[in-house]
Amino acid sequence: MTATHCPYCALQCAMTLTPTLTPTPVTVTVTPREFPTNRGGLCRKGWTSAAVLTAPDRLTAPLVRDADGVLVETTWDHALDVVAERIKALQASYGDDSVAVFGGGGLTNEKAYALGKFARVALRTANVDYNGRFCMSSAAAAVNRSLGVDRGLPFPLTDLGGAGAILLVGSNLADTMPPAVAHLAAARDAGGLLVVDPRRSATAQLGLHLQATPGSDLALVLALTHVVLQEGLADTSYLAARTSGAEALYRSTAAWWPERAERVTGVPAGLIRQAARVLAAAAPVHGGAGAFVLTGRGAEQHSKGTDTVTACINLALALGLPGRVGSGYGSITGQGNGQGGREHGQKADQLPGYRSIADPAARAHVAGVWGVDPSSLPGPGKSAVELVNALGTDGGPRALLVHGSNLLVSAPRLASVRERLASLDLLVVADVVPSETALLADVVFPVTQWAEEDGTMTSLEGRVLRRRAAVAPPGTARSDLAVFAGLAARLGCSASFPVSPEEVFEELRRASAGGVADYSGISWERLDAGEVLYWPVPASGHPGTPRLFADSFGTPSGLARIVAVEHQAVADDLRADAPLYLVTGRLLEHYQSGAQTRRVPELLEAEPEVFAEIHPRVAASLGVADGGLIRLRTARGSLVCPARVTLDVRPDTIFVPFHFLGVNELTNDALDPVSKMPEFKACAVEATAVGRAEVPA
Ligand SMILES: Nc1nc2c(c(=O)[nH]1)N[C@H]1C(S)=C(S)[C@@H](COP(=O)(O)OP(=O)(O)OC[C@H]3O[C@@H](n4cnc5c(=O)[nH]c(N)nc54)[C@H](O)[C@@H]3O)O[C@H]1N2
Ligand SMILES: Nc1nc2c(c(=O)[nH]1)N[C@H]1C(S)=C(S)[C@@H](COP(=O)(O)OP(=O)(O)OC[C@H]3O[C@@H](n4cnc5c(=O)[nH]c(N)nc54)[C@H](O)[C@@H]3O)O[C@H]1N2
Ligand code: SF4
Ligand SMILES: [Mo]
Repeated sequence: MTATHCPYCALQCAMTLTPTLTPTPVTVTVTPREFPTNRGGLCRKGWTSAAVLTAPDRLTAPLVRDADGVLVETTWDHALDVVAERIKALQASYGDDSVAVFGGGGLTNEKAYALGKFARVALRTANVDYNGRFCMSSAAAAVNRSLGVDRGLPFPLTDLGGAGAILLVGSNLADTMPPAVAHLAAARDAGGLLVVDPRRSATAQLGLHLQATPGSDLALVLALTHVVLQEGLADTSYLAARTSGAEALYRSTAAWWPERAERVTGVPAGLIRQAARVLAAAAPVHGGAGAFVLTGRGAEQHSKGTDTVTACINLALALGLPGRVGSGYGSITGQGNGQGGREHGQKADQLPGYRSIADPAARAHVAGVWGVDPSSLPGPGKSAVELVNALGTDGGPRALLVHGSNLLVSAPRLASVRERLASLDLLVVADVVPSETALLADVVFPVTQWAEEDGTMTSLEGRVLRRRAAVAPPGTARSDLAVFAGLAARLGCSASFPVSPEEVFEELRRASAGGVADYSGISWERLDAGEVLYWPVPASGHPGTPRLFADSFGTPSGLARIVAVEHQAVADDLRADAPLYLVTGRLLEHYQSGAQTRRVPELLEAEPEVFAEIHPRVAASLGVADGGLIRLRTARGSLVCPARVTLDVRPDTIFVPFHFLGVNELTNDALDPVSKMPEFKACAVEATAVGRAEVPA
């Protein structure tokens, strides 16, 4: 029996794995384990997660594309030789930056750290980024700007359990982290669960629903803040003592009276006032039980995502929430290691310890740990979408190594992604299954997953957890760490690339020491002894930091910075020939690009294909019935799929999940100027009915 955590989302539910040795092949039984975050619960994905271990098409040997264009099984030595030789040739002709690396927020801390080091030291390339850019980048950018430290929840998740009110902006926790819903119960019972979503999502059904127009959260939150200030509900002594720039708060919200916001958001002015009052009444300044403002991808995945999160932080500050026990602002991290994945250096502008790659002191420290000259480290590289758009272009990267992402399903504006990937001289994908992206690669490395490896993960609350191996990997699958080590050696790199995850963690501790995300006091020994460790943990005897910001914020002054923000329209907004909003998101049954969960029979049976949720009024105007086919067309592409007619979406909105190849043909890659987050969540779409005769065979 092995105690570990779920392979999927950032809730990292605790589970016990029991391998059954007969009959062969080995099967694994999953049972939930009592833990503060999941309280003995698992969602359907967690319960069925072991099926991915024995997926019939699980990758078990390296693949190299032969002269006929067919991916053929080979040895590790041969595959590593092929990749190293091609990298050397490309770098000799086109320079070090001609090879790029793309990482993932599902990788363990050890893998994420080694990936960043491999890119900077073995490849000497600036071009490294990861799928967290699609996920947490807007929240991270806003929190860094306002509060100075980006830990998704700067408090334990269980703190939510005592709150009188929780404002959820663009999060559908009931589908995306079902066991976490237990922590919303008190706020819900108190009538304080407020949910902003253009859909009547499973979560919105639990509370007071503000069914805002897609892309209008910023206006809505400015109006909520307006009400708080106008009605004298702000915590003025907190604003004076703990923030700078409070006058910007008044200035930026003054013109957002609820009636004006109603015109932009569609949320009735009375409901905006009510929501502001409910939230304020729960704030400590009014003697309430505590209040939280939480954001999810619905608010963040926009070309104004950073500013929307900033407005949410400003609202929380106006009510005196951040840094107070039992209150606060947080962004709900998504991927299994979405938190650790953004701390250890796989981000384009970052070095381990959540350090900036542009900071000379940070470069000197990390270069010292790596045993290289600081001047040899590259500078900041391109962000994910910019990186993908540059592939194969003049002066852009000509090779890409992907570890832990299925870009060909999950990146925006897929036609261009497909074209850019196809234009590469070399595409290398390390994965556990032949994902859509892996099938396009020149070389595929079969890597270990979750139950086959040891390591650490950092959950949505900043707690470092142990992942433990329960079964042997199939065939010749090896850790991503072995890919980095094997290539570094062949590239003649003298820096060390250990393949033992604990050894990598020991190095990560030193590299992170003194940084914002300081892991130097964490050891596997402490974790295995059951210690509860939230970063920063700056020394071996340090108890960890469950709650940040109690005395000061992470800004140079220690004060939270109030940054004035303004509402902006959706980048690709409604027009006569595209009169509806397309919004995208998740289903309970599938995870991300679906590479894993589409290989779990029970989940695939429950949700086998892409579909579009449309309002009955849209259905009537198109003349389609439930299950009828519709064509969705945006400025970037089109998709034919069945309609699901439901009253749960707004009449101006169509919702499509992104777990299947399809909806990202339509999405917009307009970027947030600060975070470089693409606008996954809203764009203009045209819908038409499709006659059976028109359907391609
Ligand atoms: N089942 C499942 N769970 C997951 C994942 C998964 O793929 N499947 N992925 C994990 C990851 S990586 C992440 S990032 C999290 C994401 O977790 P969430 O943020 O909860 O997930 P989403 O479904 O992407 O978006 C949440 C809601 O935003 C709404 N929305 C769309 N546009 C807007 C808008 O303009 N404003 C507002 N306010 N809402 C809008 C959608 O209708 C949706 O209900 O989930 C994690 N958990
Ligand atoms: N339209 C739309 N698009 C979206 C979103 C949206 O809401 N709407 N959400 C975005 C968000 S928040 C996210 S996080 C992204 C996620 O999208 P992706 O980056 O595509 O994420 P996954 O599908 O989790 O891909 C992870 C891949 O890594 C593999 N893998 C698992 N473990 C390992 C490992 O240890 N090593 C290696 N090398 N591989 C491994 C899996 O099999 C899988 O193929 O999608 C984004 N795309
Ligand atoms: S909520 Fe997330 S971590 Fe928990 S079982 Fe489901 S997918 Fe796994
Ligand atoms: Mo995500």
